Amino acid sequence: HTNSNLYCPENLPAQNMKPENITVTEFKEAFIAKIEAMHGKPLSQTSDREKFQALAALVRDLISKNLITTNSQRAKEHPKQVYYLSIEFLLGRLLETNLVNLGIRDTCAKALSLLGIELGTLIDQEEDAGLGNGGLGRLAACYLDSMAAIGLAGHGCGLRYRYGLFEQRIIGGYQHELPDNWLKDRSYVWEYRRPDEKVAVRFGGAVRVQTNGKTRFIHENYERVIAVPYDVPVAGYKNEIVNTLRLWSAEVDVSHHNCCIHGNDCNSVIGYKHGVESLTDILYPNDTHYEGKVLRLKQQYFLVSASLQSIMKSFRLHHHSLSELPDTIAVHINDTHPALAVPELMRILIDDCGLGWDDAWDLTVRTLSYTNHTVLPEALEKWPVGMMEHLLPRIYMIINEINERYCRQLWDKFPGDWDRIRSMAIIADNQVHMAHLAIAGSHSVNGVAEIHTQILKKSVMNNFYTHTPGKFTNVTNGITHRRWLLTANPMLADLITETIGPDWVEYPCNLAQLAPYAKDTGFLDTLANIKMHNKLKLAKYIKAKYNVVVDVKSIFDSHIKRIHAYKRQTLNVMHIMDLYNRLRENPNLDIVPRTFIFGGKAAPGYYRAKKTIKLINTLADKINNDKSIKDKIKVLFLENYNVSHAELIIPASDASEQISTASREASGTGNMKFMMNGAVTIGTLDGANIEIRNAAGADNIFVFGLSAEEVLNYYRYGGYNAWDIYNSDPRLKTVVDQLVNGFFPVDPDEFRTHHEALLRHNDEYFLLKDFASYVAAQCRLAEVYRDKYIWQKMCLMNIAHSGWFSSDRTFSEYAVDIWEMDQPVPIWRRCQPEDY
Ligand code: GL9
Repeated sequence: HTNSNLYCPENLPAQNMKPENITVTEFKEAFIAKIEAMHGKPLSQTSDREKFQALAALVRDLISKNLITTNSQRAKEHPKQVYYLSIEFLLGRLLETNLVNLGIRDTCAKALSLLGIELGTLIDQEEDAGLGNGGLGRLAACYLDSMAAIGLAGHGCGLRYRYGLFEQRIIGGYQHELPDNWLKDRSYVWEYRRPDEKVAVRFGGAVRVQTNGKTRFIHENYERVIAVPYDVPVAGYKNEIVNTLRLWSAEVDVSHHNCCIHGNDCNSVIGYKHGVESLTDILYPNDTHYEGKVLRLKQQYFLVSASLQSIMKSFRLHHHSLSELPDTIAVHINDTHPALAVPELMRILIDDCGLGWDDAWDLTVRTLSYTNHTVLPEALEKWPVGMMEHLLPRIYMIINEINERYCRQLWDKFPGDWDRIRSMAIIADNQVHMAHLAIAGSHSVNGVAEIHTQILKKSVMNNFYTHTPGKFTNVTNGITHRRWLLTANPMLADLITETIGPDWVEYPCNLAQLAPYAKDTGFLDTLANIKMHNKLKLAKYIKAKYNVVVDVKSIFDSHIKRIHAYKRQTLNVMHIMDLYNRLRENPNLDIVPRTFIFGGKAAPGYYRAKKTIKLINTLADKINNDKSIKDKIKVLFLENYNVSHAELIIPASDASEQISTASREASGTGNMKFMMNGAVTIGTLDGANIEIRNAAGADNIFVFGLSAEEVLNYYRYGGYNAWDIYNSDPRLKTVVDQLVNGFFPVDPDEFRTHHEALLRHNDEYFLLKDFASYVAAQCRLAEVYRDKYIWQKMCLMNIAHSGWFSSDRTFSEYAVDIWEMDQPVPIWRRCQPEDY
């Protein structure tokens, strides 16, 4: 791992020069010098990829200076530090974000253009860092951006997967998974490898209890895996602050294993090395569905143990007394994946620091906080006791003790109420319930949208809520407007700045000042022109990649997210089929032309989701090649949906499909990105859609379908018969039949699963039930679209009221209400609710 890009060229701008003061000429010179130093050849002989590497290295040099200053300032001031533990960080590309955050995007673009290079070409050279599956991982990445922008000492702790989320290829309409070899160059341009800060993580072995004098727990015969940190700097927006995302990589303990375990047998040493290092090889590709593999449990403990050991090391460097722990650091558990932070912090405090149980427990609970991200039962992590005990014997002892004490406490409060206690126990049915562990071991538990938190309190976690109501709180998710508006939609950002001034970037609630322009047709024309520009850009991409011509005057209707039954891509398909059937019946039907855009990955083991991809592609083939409908509708499935594709699709979309079965989508964050870019939502009253409706106004969104309460009541009490609906709606019946009656030129059983899910299994996700109201909402949407100014006004109202969904707001809520941050600087760029 030699880091060639650490080299600093002589003529880099002077030490104390701020990045934003660098001139175009200086930047150009520095870039040329970097190219030559890094690649040992002149600019004219370098590839775009090499140019990208040099540019990124140059930008990293500039960030390094701010990193050093930030760290030395913090070493003096000791602000409270927050550590966000997450098994996923879905970063996407960083070059443009870093240029924007340093305030040098334009300087860089100009300098490159003097050399005949287009910045966009180099930006496109960067691989997406896809170290996450979807919403949960992207949320973590947005929070990193906001923490740095707000100036909080907030850091991410994650894993440096050798392979991120698989690359999706569509062959014959089916998804195929290829390894995501994002570290082709062996190192990542943005990272610093820090071998000096490595720690050892222990697996397996046994615990001997020594009872002469003070009881001691001696862990023996374990396997040591070395965790080496790779730090990715996270630059704040024009504030010179740089935080760290620390990603851990597994390595062998060279000194140890050579002599002790394998003697001099080279082959077994190499095999052993591979085995150990495979720990951080891959990201598990499941979303909202857990897979009980021992390797995954190993990853979770590796993340937690390495992070907490390093956090405690740095704490002890700066603080004398352990009692200061909760006042000086906060550790956040992003979903249950890092919930082993509870017993691991206990272990460190008891075994390494010598505290007694009660003191350790008090500090642990006050330091940790936990976010729940889903109510889907299949996502609730449970680990077999045997597996836990075998892999993490000391940790299991501690969990056991936590469980005993917790159940005893419950017994005192609810004597005789066995059912209640069993439902809350951390260990039950021979399994460790990770959510219960996280709730018991944290001082704060939050859901990610109002309705989600309500559902947690009223049903999924009701017993816990009754026991400790004060722990439960809501923090509605957010997105960084700097990536999703300022960077991804520069023309819209410029229009906003020209109209209301530049402060909205710092105070996103200022976007509300756009609302009065709803009456200004000139402004609405400009808004429409910008959307058209973005649509042309996407259309060009689609033509180049798929050789499909799309009508830019058509409604660009996007459904991009993980493929999952509850997200109901199939409901969208059913509406398209119905529309197509109508057009077939009457080719002269006057409909507003539409381009239906899909994108998303299916978990490799999720049969039905993979069939959904095939269904969409089969439908696309049929419709796109049917001349009789005169190109009025087109359907596209865009391959390998990722952060960079989202940045292209969202600014170009007119309609945003957010059509999950009500109560199932905890929040959603794509919905917020579309809103911020002036796409109008068609959606159910689920997750943050409800808050989007409240913010934008009920006139500026198309709502349909069952409410969450109705869905939950059907789940609880039954009373829904899919056949009744199927038999009573002839149009719907046609569509359902077409799945299996030869309408599609495929094996008649190809979409049998979908058909059976709808009828034989009584439509678990209520597609049939919501079909009519979905179609009606689609008709309303199309009618409104015909009136340019009414439509543009809706777009504008969405943009104007999207400021509340900035993750700067979200983060301020976490910082103030949950982590109790107390920085001396006036950093709470938290607009008041009435400002939005
Ligand atoms: C999720 C929820 O399903 C989303 O509704 C929510 O917006 C995000 C972030 O809070 O979390 N929970 C979850 O497990 N995933 C989510 O997207 N899954 C993935 O990240 C793939």
